[in-house]
Amino acid sequence: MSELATKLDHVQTRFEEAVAAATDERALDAVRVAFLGRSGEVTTVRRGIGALPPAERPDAGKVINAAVERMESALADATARIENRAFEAELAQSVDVTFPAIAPTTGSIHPVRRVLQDAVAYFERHGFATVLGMEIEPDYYTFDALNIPATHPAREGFDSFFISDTLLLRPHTSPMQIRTMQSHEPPIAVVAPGKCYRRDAVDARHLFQFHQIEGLLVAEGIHFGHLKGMLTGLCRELFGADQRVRFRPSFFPFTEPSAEVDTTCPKCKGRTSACNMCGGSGWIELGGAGMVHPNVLREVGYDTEIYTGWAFGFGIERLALTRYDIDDIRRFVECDPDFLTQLA
Ligand code: FA5
Repeated sequence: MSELATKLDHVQTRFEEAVAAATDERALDAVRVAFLGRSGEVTTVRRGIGALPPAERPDAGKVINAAVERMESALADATARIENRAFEAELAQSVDVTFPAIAPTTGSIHPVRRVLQDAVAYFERHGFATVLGMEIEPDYYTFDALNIPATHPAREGFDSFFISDTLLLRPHTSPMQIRTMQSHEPPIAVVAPGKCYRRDAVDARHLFQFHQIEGLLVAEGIHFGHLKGMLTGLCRELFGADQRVRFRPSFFPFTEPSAEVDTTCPKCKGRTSACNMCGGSGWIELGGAGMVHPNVLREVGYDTEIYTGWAFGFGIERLALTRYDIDDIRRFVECDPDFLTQLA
């Protein structure tokens, strides 16, 4: 028995050295096989039991079993230690806990939406209600009721996407003038912001889908001065007092007299003759405006002896170009987060 115990001691000492030397799970497994495997060293010692006197055999068996238990628990500890070390090494490589955290990116309101909201807020502050129209309209609301009969050449100016003989994607927000007047008696003060569509070639100041804000005021005694005052106030609100804005005589079948409202070109500031934004004129058009044509008032059954009104339709992208000094309208639809968040 003492000889067997000595052998077991030697085995155990070498086992402990081998476990301490193992640096990965594979090496540990090799130690397990070499010492505790079927043909391992402990098995060799166990075989020695047969040579002992029968009385000593049970104790010898117990001593060996106790040694096996200790060895197995030492192997389990070593496995846990190695796994932990591997995890920590991986962690140290992939995560530098002292590195400043990446700030989460947050969304921002699109500049076109912001200008739309600010323009609507300006009119609401002055007592106007906001109405939202439909993006698909019959040609009656888009043209006929606005004093543009089928044969009128002005229809071509609103180069439209027709989706049937009589239905089209609205090329302007002016149908909302008719819809509002048909469903309400004067006095009326509304703005109608929303998307519009035209078969325009895309360039520095045109998109095929853009936004307008329509305005309509109809009551007794309304004149062009009211229109000019409201639109000048809007431009001051959006651009500040220093931005130049001009009213230029123009023509729309649904207003008389009519004007177009221009502002200094946001790209060249009126300085260059080769500007692709303004074509060298130094101005870009914000929108059209004028006194509501009596034919339009009659179409909705208003008494033109009592009521007069003004209307306007501004391009929101053009307002945003001016407000933020942008050199190309296409930037608004390119979805470049660096560009969009600069304006947030
Ligand atoms: C109209 O659409 C008239 N309905 C405006 C109006 C309303 C006049 C009420 C009188 C009374 P116009 O086609 O000029 O007019 O368009 C108005 C504005 O919409 C333009 O000045 C421009 O700012 C914007 N706009 C028009 N087409 C485009 C386009 N393709 N891309 C971007 N903006 C556009």
